[in-house]
Amino acid sequence: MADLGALAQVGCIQIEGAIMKLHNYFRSSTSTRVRVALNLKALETDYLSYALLKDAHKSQSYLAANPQGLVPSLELDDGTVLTQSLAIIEWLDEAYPEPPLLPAGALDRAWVRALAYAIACEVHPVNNLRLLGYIKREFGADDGAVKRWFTHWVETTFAPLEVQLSQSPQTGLFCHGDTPGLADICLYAQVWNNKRFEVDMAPYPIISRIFEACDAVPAFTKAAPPHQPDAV
Ligand SMILES: N[C@@H](CCC(=O)N[C@@H](CS)C(=O)NCC(=O)O)C(=O)O
Repeated sequence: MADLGALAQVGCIQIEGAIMKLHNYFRSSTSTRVRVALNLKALETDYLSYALLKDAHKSQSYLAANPQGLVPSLELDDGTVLTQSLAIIEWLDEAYPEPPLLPAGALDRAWVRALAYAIACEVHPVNNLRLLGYIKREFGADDGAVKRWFTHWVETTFAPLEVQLSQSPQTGLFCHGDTPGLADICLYAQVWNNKRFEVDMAPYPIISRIFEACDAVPAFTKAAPPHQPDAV
């Protein structure tokens, strides 16, 4: 699928050797989610990096694979390209069931998904690069305003999330019990984004504690933005 010459020209680097290919970027939190899931499943992929600030994800060759023009996407050995981080992670969980990323009971699964979706559907989309670029371009937001915007939307969801985690008897070392799953994956990736925008995490002691618990697990640490080959 990938036209490597074209990719190189638009700021894409590739590290080869595995069967699946992960199209991603070190700083992309949705990419971090998928990297953690792959690591938890002990799956190796080729690493293709798209420098978002250079619009590498808008190149013709990438759009041919993923017309949504967003990272991550996961290219399978038969050329099938999976898009949307949560769909990719749920596919991984179905195709490679061990260790499971969702609990066994339907109600528990609904709980874990609700925590994960709070971050994936309420925080991330309004703080995504293209949206921040839009409020800068169209509404004249400067860096300070962008930071306020980002922080506001984190706070709007992290405050109730902290309450939910504090009230749930299911909260353990991780969001649900003592093994990491889908909600922890989303939480971990979002907190890395928060660090970049210097969001004060003091109001969220449980979320912070869960972040630290994740960061002690090699599958998470290995997926963290600073540890990727394209990190700058
Ligand atoms: N809902 C999508 C969001 C993907 C997404 O927005 N990725 C960001 C990086 S975290 C991106 O590609 N941004 C490019 C842009 O905003 O132009 C997912 O979960 O995969």
